[in-house]
Amino acid sequence: MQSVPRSYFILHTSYSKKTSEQDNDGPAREQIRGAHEDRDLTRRKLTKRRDRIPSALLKENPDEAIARVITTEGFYYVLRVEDGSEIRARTYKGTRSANPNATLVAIGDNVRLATPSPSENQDGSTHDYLIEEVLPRHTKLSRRAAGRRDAFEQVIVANVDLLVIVVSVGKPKLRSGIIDRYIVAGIEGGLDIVIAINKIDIAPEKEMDEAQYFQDVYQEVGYPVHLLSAINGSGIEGLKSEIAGKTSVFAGHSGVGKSSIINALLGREAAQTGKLQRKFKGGAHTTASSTLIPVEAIPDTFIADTPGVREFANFELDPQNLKFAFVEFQKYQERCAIPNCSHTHEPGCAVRQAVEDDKISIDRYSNYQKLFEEAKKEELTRLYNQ
Ligand SMILES: Nc1nc2c(ncn2[C@@H]2O[C@H](COP(=O)(O)OP(=O)(O)OP(=O)(O)O)[C@@H](O)[C@H]2O)c(=O)[nH]1
Ligand SMILES: [Mg+2]
Ligand SMILES: [Zn+2]
Repeated sequence: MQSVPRSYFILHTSYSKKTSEQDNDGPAREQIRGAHEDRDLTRRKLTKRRDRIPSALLKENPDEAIARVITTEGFYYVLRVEDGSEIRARTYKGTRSANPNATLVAIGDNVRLATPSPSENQDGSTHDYLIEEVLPRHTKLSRRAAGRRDAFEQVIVANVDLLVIVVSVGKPKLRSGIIDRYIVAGIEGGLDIVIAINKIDIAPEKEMDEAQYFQDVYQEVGYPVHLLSAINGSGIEGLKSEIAGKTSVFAGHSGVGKSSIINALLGREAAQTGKLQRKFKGGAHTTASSTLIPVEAIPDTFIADTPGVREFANFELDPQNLKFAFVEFQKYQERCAIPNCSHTHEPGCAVRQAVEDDKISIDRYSNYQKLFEEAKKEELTRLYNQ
């Protein structure tokens, strides 16, 4: 569990009360909320027996009990507490958040629990903890919430160090657009970035050439790129050294092999993969919800598996700032004729010249153009809605 200077959060954050505007991508919070009328009563009902309370929560001041969210389970969140034990908890109408207009509880969040009060529990029944407050996020991977027009941030995972962007050479076909979307989101969220190109065991020569081409493109920009096969294990050791000692989130299209790679890294079948699931579902999306999995063999190492996406919509793309996420542009942009050049249509643009001279990858540049257009449209919508 990440150690957080508790007094800092308690003294310096402004908390927002949860409102009905806040998101619902965790357990079915609406239903939970409807069932709760009285905070104290609920707390009394949900208090665990003393002998079931992990020692980490039985401190002198249990108000400071901080736990980390590792996954969701039906209506509940599964949390890991300091001593490594796991408990179940849920939000209630009094749950506070330091992260307004965003997912209330995300995988990786540090949360403060309601004080466990064993004395209140007279009937000996097994109950759950309540999440009193969600602490500020140091880093995050976010996307724009689907089907919402307002600026609502869907946080896929919080407080992680590294984003591993997974694509595959085939089934599904490698497209660089999604890589750059994730890079932009990773930079926004404060994450380091690594790219994994999977399924090299089934790549015909043409696809393999393409994989190597993109490996060169992204390594040139500064992102490590690993060519992998989760099936035959090739390249797995290289990726393992990349994730050691960190908390990583694996993200990418559905079916690229995120869960299979995670299993190969762990050396056990911890994450559910397509093969198993096909018997039941037949459809694409195999991983249903994000989960933070400890890598037992490497100290302080965790991996978050996430459900695959069909599309990844960036949260609050800003046309003015987007160019800074394309780090290789920096070297050239001071030579652009127009200050604040967007590198899209202006005369005397040094970035476009660098693309023509093959110094900047045409794929990166065209991904930038697409994202820029999208950011412009979003900006117009924002202005229109004001
Ligand atoms: N040939 C080959 N197949 C692979 C490889 N990695 C994964 N697969 C297969 O690809 C399919 C999807 O793998 P998953 O690991 O479930 O993919 P995922 O990215 O976790 O998918 P979602 O959970 O839906 O997002 C399964 O049938 C895997 O067996 C690989 O390196 N080579
Ligand atoms: Mg999966
Ligand atoms: Zn320019």
